Formats: sequence, C-alpha cells, structure tokens
Amino acid sequence: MNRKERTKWFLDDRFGMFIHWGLYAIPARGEWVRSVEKISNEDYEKYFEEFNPSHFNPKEWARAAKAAGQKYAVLTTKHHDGFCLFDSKLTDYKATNTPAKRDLIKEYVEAFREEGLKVGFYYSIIDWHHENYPAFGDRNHPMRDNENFRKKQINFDQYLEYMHGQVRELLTNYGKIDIMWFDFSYDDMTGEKWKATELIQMIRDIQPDIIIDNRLGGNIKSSNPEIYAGDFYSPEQIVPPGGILDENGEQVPWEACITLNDNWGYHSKDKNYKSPKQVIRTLVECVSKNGNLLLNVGPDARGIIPQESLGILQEVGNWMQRNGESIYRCKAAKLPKPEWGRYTQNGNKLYAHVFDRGIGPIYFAGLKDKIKKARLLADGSELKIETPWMAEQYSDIESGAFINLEGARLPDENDT
Ligand code: JFZ
Repeated sequence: MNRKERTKWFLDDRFGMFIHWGLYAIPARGEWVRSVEKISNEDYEKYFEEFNPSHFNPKEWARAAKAAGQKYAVLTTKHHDGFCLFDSKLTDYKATNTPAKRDLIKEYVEAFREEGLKVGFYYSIIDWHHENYPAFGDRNHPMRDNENFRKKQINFDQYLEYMHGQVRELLTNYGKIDIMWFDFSYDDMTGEKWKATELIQMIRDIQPDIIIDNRLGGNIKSSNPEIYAGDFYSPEQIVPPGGILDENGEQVPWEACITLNDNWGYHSKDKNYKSPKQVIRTLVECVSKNGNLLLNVGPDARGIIPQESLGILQEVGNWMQRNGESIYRCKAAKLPKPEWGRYTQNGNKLYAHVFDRGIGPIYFAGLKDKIKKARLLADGSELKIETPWMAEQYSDIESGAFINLEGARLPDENDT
C-alpha cells in the first residue's frame, strides 16, 4: 500500500480523540511537570508507587469519543516521563508494577475496538527515565542541571534498542493498530539519530497498513520524502492557514492536534477550556483545508475524563449528529472562502457552514445557475435560491447565487 491508500480511511474519518494519561495525572500539573519542576527520578517515584486509577474504564472513554462523532483515538502508551501503560518486557517502569497491576493499553485497545473506533498509539521517543537517554543533549531533561547526572556515561545504542524493542512489542501484542504517533525529534536529534529507517522497516513489516506521523523527522513535504518522513503532517495547537502542500503543490495529509484547555495531561487548576462552538468551528476549518482534528482530553489520576471536557464532547456530538455529513468524507471546496463562513465538499454536494449569518440572503460567489437545490442540513428543510430585487445593480455579483435563510430554523448558529 502507498501513502494515499493507507491514509484513505483517516482522511474520511476526519475527527479523533487524543488521550494524554500517565503518572503525571497524579501531581495534576500537566504532562511536562517533571521537566518544568526538575523532579528527580527518586522524587517522581512516589507517583509510580501510588498509581491506582480506580475509575479507569476505557469503555466509557470510547463511548464518549463515539458520541462526540470521533472515529479514532490515540493514547499515550509512554510519554516523555518514560512510564509505560503497557506490560513491556523491556522495563519494570510500567503499569503492571504499580498498584494498578494490569496492562492498561490492552484494555484501551479492546474497549475502543468494541465501539468500532480505530486505535492509535502515541509513543514518546524522548525518555526522561531511561538511563541511556542523553540527558545533556535534551535541554528539557528534568536532570539537566544535575552535575553527577551530566557526567554519567551513556550508551545511546542501548536506548535505541529499548525504544525499537518497545515499538515492536506495541505492534505485536495488541492486534491490528491503525496509527503510530511518535513524539518528537528536536535539534539534531532527528531521523537516523533514532535509526528511523530501520524502525520504519520493522513497523511496516509487522503492521503494513499502519499510518505514522511525521515527528521522527525527515521532510514529508519533499517530492521524494525519506521513508521515515511519515504518512501525515502533525501541526500542533494551530490549524495551518493554507493546509499542507508538498513541493509539487500536492495535498499532504495532515492532522492538527489541539487540547481542550492549556494542558495535554490532566491539570487540576487549568479551567481555560475552549467552547464547543470553537471546537466545532475548528473541526470545520480543518476539513475545509483538507485536514483532520485530533482533540485531546487528559483523564485524571482515577482515570476519569474531566467533566468540562465531557460536556464539550457531548455538545460537539450533538452537532455532529445533525451535521456529520458535512465532515466525514469531506474535503476542501475548489471555491474561495466565503465571507460568512466556510465550505466543505463531498462530490457534488457543497456544505456551507454559516458562521456569520448577518441579515438577508447569503451570497455564493461564482455559483450563479450552478446550485440545483439548497437544504438546511440540520433538518433537511428547503432553502430558497432567489436573486434579490435589483441585485444586478450591485457591483461584482453577476456570477453569484443567493440563498435565502429567512424563515429557516437554525437550531444553533453553527448549523450548515
Ligand atoms: C509534544 C509533547 O511534548 C507534549 O507533551 C504533547 O504530548 C504534544 C502532543 O506533543 O509537544 C510538542 C511537540 C512538537 C512540537 C511542539 C510541541 N512542535 O513540533 O512544534
């Protein structure tokens, strides 16, 4: 399979759930807490000894994702702190050795599969816990200021063996996996520094259809990308203004990852949540530029997705139930962005997302005599295509069409 074939389902599905969860849920100050507060291995150890997510029920996560209209999920199997949610034979630093006493990845995979969702693994190639991970090359390493630590000899090849071995475990022990989401290369730690070609060859050997993000390095936008440059581009906390094109001007699959507040991992004080409306509009924006949205939640130490996040997901789900047709299998329209909102398109169906309704009919530049019929997606009701009185006297509108929204029931302002 080539990239185009591999990413077909992904680009059809458009909307996924990102889940950041690990020991950092206990201090509850975000997933970078070890680095930000320079916490030593010893001091972080207490969270390992305590980790016991009594309410961990991935079926509930999966149901929330499905109800929101999300079609796939990506969970942190290991974040930068090095703690593994899966039962790796290559380390003791794993969920099976905490009071949780079980392989949480196994339960995640089963639960999401059961709800018919596709399953992805986030895996951090950065590892602040492994003794052979280069602390001094990584300016964010929690031990960066510790003299003794800096002087320690390391054997990076042994770390690479560990890292490759864990990826092999993840892709061997849990059946078919749909997405491998590596995080991340930096400075000169990129590409072959991770033995990325070898890594990719192994991955394709075990899971030929899996799709892989672009954070191992390389240039996915090249006309001749490295084998490790990935299947999709991963912009973070931003929707790329013009989508992502390669050097030949061809579309590159991409997925914006965005978190609901200002942290990826659980943060008990961070209440700066986006509104459901912002999320819906961001999803529409992604699709209108040929991209996906991977929307993040950070379950707490007991395994519960914060109430605020669940509320947002539910509202997004209400909208998706009525308007999902304008998201799934849709892509950018070959029309300029309209003044009042955005277009998405699927075949000969054009979806007009009216963000700014204003007063009077809405205008479709370039579509004079091209619209066969117009319907409100939310309730299927007919909308009238009509040219307003004296329209020919306004400048530059000869080639456009007008649709009258008057009287149309717009259940909420995001309707399509
Ligand atoms: C990384 C992680 O450090 C973070 O904790 C979270 O998991 C996020 C999804 O990914 O953060 C990054 C990685 C790459 C960039 C920015 C933040 N980048 O390329 O700009």
